[in-house]
Amino acid sequence: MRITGADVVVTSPGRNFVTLEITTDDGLTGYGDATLNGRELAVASYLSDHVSPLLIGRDAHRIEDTWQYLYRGAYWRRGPVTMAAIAAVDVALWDLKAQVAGLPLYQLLGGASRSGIRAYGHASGRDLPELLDSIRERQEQGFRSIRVQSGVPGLETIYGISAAPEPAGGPEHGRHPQPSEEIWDTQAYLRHLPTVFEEVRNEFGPELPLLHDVHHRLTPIQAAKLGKALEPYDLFWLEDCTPAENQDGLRLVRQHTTTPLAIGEVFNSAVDYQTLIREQLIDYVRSAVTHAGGITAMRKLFDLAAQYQIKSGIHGPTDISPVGMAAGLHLDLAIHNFGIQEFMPHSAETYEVFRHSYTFSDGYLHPGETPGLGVTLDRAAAARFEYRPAYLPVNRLRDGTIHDW
Ligand code: KDG
Ligand code: MG
Repeated sequence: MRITGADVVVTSPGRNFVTLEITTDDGLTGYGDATLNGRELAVASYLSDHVSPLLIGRDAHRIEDTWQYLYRGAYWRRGPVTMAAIAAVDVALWDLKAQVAGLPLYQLLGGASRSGIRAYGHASGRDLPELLDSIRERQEQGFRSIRVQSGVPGLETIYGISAAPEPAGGPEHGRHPQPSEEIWDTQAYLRHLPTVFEEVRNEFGPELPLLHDVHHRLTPIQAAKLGKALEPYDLFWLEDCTPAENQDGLRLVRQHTTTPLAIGEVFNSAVDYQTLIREQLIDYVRSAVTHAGGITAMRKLFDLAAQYQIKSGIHGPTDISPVGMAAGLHLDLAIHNFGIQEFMPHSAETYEVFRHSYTFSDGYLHPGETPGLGVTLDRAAAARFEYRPAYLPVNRLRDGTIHDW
């Protein structure tokens, strides 16, 4: 099976997506997601200018060899742009191989280790009543595990908290041609958040699995303090409590709290986790297939994590396309050390462009039984949605200093 085409499709059905479409001499088409939110065209160029020409004529079955060829062959290693491009090629080749086998991809990864994939959804509110309503709404939609994000008195906008109810699949915080600016106050947040979880537990009881995303905004000692303060509310996980490129900083957090920790959505290789995994400083690995080198690299990462009883928690916001989502679901179903899967349903426009066979019901996702990934791209529909630059926000402290967000 020789590769005859490797086209990059950029489309924007409500938000921007970059997709690699690989075609072969036996008439098959495989898809890979290469979407890097806010920096989409860099990956599109990396693929079409530097990778697609190298793929033509290659044996599509040689997935590991192609991965190594693109990773080692480039000389320049890792980084979000490179790893998203390699991921797109890798996922498209797995899609093709599974189609040739006539099997859903998870069967090639060892078969199902479970009957469904436990998913968590997002609830948020500017104040408590809005938040409680949002949690109820998610429950009505079938979510059985819920990420809770709350406004903080005195702070006008916070990334991840809708200013108004957003349609399904909307960006977490608007769509801006320039990065919007938000003001952040760590002390106000640290004072307020435990009171929110107390109220949520009072309202929903002890059994509902609750998660929270700190979005890298704390120092290790602040993160330790927050983890400790949240212990009575028994979180499923506390995510990105501190910017974890300082892997050593997690030792401090870990010494002080038993709140489970999830990290890694901005990482793009197993190397980024070396200390975190070896020293068991985290409980969940958050990388997305789309950003961390594809199925080939993620399997190795999860196998490493499994040795330390660390589980998966694959990143699944709407800036991962349905192609990237499906790739994660096949892995989720197959690996032994599955933890939970993030799931934000895409918009109807997005699903018009990406036809998918995965399903969600009563808290569980399933990738479906269609051979391959089970997602196809409708190029005519994609062409209707032109790319529009859109940026994530930036965060500043009250004195104007740029802060992590
Ligand atoms: O592109 C950035 C988003 O994917 C990210 O901010 C979402 O933190 C996020 C999450 O946990 O889904
Ligand atoms: Mg996150």
